[in-house]
Amino acid sequence: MILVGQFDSPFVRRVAVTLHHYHLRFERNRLSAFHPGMVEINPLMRVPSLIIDGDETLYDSNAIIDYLDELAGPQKALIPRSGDERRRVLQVLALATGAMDKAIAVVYERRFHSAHTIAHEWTVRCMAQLSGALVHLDAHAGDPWYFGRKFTQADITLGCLAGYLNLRLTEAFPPGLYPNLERLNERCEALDAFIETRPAPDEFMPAKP
Ligand SMILES: N[C@@H](CCC(=O)N[C@@H](CS)C(=O)NCC(=O)O)C(=O)O
Repeated sequence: MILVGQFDSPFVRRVAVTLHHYHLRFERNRLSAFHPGMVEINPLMRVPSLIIDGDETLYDSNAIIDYLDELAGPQKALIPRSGDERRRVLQVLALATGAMDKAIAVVYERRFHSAHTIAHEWTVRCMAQLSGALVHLDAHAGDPWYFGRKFTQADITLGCLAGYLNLRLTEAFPPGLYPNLERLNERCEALDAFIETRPAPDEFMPAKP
């Protein structure tokens, strides 16, 4: 399997952490989403993609993680297969990945517009949506993991969200504001799967022209 994308993307990283967690072997193609060659891998020109045996390519972290859960089997799958537990994990994932979308929208807005053409109303809205999700997620966080003793995909995805904010949008995740998510993030970053997937210094979006 070949995972396409850079680890500074929280979506790529959540897939990579999941691959490590399941001890699934994979190679990497560190092509940036903004590289012109990306269209040959993913017609939407986004990351992550996972090229699986038989030349099939999967797109979107949710679809990829669903495939990895199937490979891991129902006992080990980090998203429970059915019932209340599944619904609760999926709800956290909806908020956490939505928060990733909003954080990335702000980062892109600042990256692709000069200071005087930035859509301030839009970025204010994105930041409000992001903090709304973080407040809710923080208020419902368990200990030691999000759902208590059971480690789930919610932990991986929240760890990757916090990691992205610490890297690219620090003002959205200041120390002390979300203490439960901060503690969860520290626990996640201490895991081998997170250590193995830390973004390298040369993994970043194209520099501002
Ligand atoms: N829903 C997608 C979101 C993926 C996504 O937003 N990827 C970003 C990188 S963090 C990307 O490829 N951005 C380039 C673009 O959209 O033009 C997923 O879960 O994989």
